[in-house]
Amino acid sequence: MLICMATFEHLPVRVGGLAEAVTSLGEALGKKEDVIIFMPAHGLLQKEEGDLPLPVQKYCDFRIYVGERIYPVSVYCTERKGTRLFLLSNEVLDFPQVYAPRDMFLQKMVHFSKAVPGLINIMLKKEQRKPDVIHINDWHCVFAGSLAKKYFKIPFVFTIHRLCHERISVQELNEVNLSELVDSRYLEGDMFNIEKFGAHVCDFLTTVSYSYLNEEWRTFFSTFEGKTTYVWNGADHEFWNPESLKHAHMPRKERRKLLLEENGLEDGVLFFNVGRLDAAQKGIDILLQAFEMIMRDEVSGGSEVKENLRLILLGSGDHFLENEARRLQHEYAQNMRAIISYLGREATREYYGAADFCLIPSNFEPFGLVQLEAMCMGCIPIGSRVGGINDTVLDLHDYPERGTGRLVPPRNAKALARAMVEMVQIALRDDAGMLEKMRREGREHVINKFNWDKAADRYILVYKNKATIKLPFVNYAEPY
Ligand code: NHF
Repeated sequence: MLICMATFEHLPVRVGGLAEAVTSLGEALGKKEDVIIFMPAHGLLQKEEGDLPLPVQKYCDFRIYVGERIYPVSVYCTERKGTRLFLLSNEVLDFPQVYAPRDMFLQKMVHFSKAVPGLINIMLKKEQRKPDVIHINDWHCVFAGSLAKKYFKIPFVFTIHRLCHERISVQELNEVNLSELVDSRYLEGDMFNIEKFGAHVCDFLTTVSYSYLNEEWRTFFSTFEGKTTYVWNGADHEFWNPESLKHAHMPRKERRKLLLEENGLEDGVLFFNVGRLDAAQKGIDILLQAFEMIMRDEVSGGSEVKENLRLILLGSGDHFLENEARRLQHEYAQNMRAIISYLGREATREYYGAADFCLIPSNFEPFGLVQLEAMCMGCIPIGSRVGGINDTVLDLHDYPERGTGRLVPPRNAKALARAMVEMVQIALRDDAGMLEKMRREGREHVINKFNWDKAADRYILVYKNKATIKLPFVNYAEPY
């Protein structure tokens, strides 16, 4: 098969989990099939010491027609672990920011939508074959997929990594000569719903977890029953491996002590959170409230818990939350550190490899890679019972013998605080090695059930129109 994937994020361009997911999936598919990934160049070609795999070769040049103007497009190709990454470049597609500012981003989306069919037209000659499928990742690439389907009859698979309910005005579509796509079925007033349109025209619609599909079934997915399913993401367990840590052969508690010391804290039971500081999806406000509730005795843990509790936040985002985290760090200087930045994959791995627990208090989470990375590294997740977190973490209370973490209701600081207290207490009296067992179970669970090879196999079934979904939904999806 020749699989073409279209995306706005692929490593080294990373804004969120999409980059990690598409890159890893491409590599896994590339072991079995031919894979080409299309992405706007996002200024990568202009970077002096880019982290692009070399060499980068010119693939082709052509022109597109947008509004009143004709624009040149050049496509550059680079290879990475068995896949070819095609970077589509022109004065708009080269704009370095991926999604901002919005008008620039929309222009980029339009140029990309027109450039993809132009590129496929050239590929027909150069590759001497037609792609068997175009796999679109998120709404930004929907127009590209629908045009590839319309002009070349290429089956179009649409994966929703996160529903955004994104709309564009009919007038905007007219201005960029995309009015051929306008169809009254996808109109809401004079706005055109891009995800609905994509879901209607695609041949197969997927999302990234069973629970997310269930949570959004009534609001969105049920309309497309019959051609809709889920494919879980995976984790790169070779990279997220405790064996690769700087102090791999040191007992975990020693690594924790060292890392806390580096952060100016005394040893204690360490909770860790990594990622975007955001309230709407990631629920970081809930995490901060839960921490403060414990420290203020609003959730009783007693002085032993308070003395031993350590929290490190790693990430940046919402300025209000950044300041709130700084305030708490100031107030509880013996217990908390807020590292308002991103440290890169290797350094982040050191934190997972030392912390006892990873907090993932999302309000909703289509998949959420953090809980898998944490489990791979023996860092026990405490997360919300939503989306991919619900599918991948086995709650200790539901599975006393093979629990891999704790699940708590979303948007509930008190419940999170209680789970944290419970885990500190277990950690302090962990003579039976219960936490060690959970760490082992967690890594095994990810390696066996949530690996990218499995995801690739299931996507291949999707491409061949053979993936199924079992309805009605139950609480927990048995791994396929
Ligand atoms: O893991 C990659 C990611 C998901 O839950 C995540 C999200 C965006 O919100 O599939 O996409």
